[in-house]
Amino acid sequence: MKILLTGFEPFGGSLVNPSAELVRALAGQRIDHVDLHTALLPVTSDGGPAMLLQAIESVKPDIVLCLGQAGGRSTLSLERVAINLLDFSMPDNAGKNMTDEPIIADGPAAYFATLPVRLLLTAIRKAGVPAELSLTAGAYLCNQVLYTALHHVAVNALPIRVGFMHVPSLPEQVVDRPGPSMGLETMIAGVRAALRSLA
Ligand code: PCA
Repeated sequence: MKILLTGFEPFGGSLVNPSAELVRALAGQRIDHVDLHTALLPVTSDGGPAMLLQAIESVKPDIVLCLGQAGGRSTLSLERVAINLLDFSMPDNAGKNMTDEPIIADGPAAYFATLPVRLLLTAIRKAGVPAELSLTAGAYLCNQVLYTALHHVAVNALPIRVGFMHVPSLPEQVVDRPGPSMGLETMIAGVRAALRSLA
């Protein structure tokens, strides 16, 4: 099973992004029956989705699983849906801000993720890692990347399943502004369980 796993660069003034740490850690690990390819996406509206499409073109994966940070969430969350909306809560890393814009002008309002999220949820929880299903990937880069990939696969009728997992902040990111966090080792165990269940 060829899987493309992506993470994002740090954003919003943070020096780390747990999704990038996860991709870095997992790139060096063996997972049975998984041929793992990775990419690190910039948090820019013009660059992030474009780099993901390039990676899909060159890797030709069976599965795409994108990871991103969702500060304030306490569990791994499997996104069920991507919406055709750019409505940023902060400028992207290139300083670009978007309000009430569609991602694809004539695209459908939304796409469901095509990974088996319920199966992934069960697999992650079985590994002892807190996880939930989520009905919103937001209206920032993570949603844009998921929507763009789902649209690309749909309009080109590609045999690729696409999904997105948001992960909490790392403990070191919330030391001075209390909020939920999850240790990197726990996140790694959860994502490994998800990847294993896909293979
Ligand atoms: N999280 C942001 C974008 C990059 C990331 O890791 C989001 O949830 O949209």
